[in-house]
Amino acid sequence: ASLKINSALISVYHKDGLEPIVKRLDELGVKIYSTGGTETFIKSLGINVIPVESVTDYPSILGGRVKTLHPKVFGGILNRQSVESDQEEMQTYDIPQIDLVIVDLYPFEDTVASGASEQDIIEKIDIGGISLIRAAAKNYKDTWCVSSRDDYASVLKLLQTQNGEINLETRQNFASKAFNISSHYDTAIFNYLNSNNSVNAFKESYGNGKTLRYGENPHQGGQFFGDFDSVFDQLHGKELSYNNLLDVDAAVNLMAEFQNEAPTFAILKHNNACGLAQRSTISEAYKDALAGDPVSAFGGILIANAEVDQETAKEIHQLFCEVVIAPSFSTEALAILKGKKNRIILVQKQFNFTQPTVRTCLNGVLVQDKDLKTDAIEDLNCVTNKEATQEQITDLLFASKICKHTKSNTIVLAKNKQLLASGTGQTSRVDALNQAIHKAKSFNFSLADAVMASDAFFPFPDCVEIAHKAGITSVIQPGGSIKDQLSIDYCNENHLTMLMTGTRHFKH
Ligand code: 93A
Repeated sequence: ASLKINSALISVYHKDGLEPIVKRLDELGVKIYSTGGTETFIKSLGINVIPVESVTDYPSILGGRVKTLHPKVFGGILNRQSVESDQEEMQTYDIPQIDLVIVDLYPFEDTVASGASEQDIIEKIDIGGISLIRAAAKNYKDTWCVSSRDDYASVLKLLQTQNGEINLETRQNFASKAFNISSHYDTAIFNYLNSNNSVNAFKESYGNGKTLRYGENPHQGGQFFGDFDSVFDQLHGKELSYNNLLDVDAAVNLMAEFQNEAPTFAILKHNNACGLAQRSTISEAYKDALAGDPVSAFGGILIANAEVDQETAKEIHQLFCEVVIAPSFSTEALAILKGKKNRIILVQKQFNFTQPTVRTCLNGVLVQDKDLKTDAIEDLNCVTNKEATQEQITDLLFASKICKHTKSNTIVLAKNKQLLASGTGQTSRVDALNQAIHKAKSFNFSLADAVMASDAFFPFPDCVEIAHKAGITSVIQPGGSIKDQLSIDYCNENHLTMLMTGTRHFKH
């Protein structure tokens, strides 16, 4: 059955595109009801419009939260022509018939995306508009529901060509679209409130988070949930940023590999080690860590596994660095390091390394056991004819520890307990190796007799070939590729040593 449109309720957030429709409705003699801003707009076009308040006998109240929510409005939309008692009640309660509803909802998603405040976002949860849409769509047998500005062109066409008569099939199509719009709208609200819920869940576990100056970038807000003070005493410097915290986390996890070993110093940038060395004194370790990549060290995060003394502090003071972490600082060292106002100085106390790792994924979380496996001498399986020397084994295990804490794909090159260079976070292992070789050479390191560690197996023999041509003589890797034998054959032909650990150390 066709429905002749005699009356319409129009309530739209965006007024653009509405003009030709209202003009056509006016031509067709349609009685137009409307809400505040929309009413003003229609009036400005010189078209007669009835304020919805004159139907409800109520003003718009609660700052606009209740405008159309009234039995006279919803009765006008929801009444059934075919039900006698409905029509009697329409008479009894003096409810005006509404044939057409045009609504453009409050822009909830755009408001969330604009970074508006929580209060502004909540005010943009449309209640009346969504109810108008659902009511008109439910009663599509007697009404026509227009719920999207995208449909204005076809609405205008229908009004022009059908002389204000809209058939049932069309109305049903518009109704189904309306519920698509309303369910999408509610999902957006759910997603917004649910993301707050995950923050609330953190609050339950960690108490009120600490609001950071910003997140990873200045346009992102950030919070830290955790007990920083149980891990560190901050002796000096500015407040830690989001990126500082991530780097500090990477630093303490990396240095945990070298606890109770000879003095070791590491310099990190963007969560990866760019310098690391183990020596008989902490100042030697620092100098050789810095030599690994003095360019990247600028603005880096520094960590020592032993007390930072005066000599080391003097060296560090030459460098612009964000954070210095150590188990302790000598009084003289501290005085020197405090010479830069913003430099963050942290004494590391206790840290539980065994906690599972958690990260967000597809609006949920991925939880996994920490990679607590450190490759040790008993894990090594020599797969080449040539055995590794004692020095090589030491360097290979040293390189493998760094590799484990470097973003995949990674290749780590080392010699004499010094990180020469690494390739980090590359999309191919060959790229990682080439990056490492290029870096090492650019800082004038000889790769003769250097060792190579890989976080995962070599899918092809190309890496050992490139490594060999660069002077590398021993390799540590998990193994497990169906083409392992090709890499092993290449090593045998070229007198390289290869040790397999059986343990992959991806870090994404
Ligand atoms: O705040 S509301 O949820 N309460 C209502 O009763 C109501 N009725 C219509 N928002 C309501 N609307 C919305 O107002 C419509 O969905 C539309 O987005 C907007 C139009 O307001 P105005 O005509 O005053 O510009």
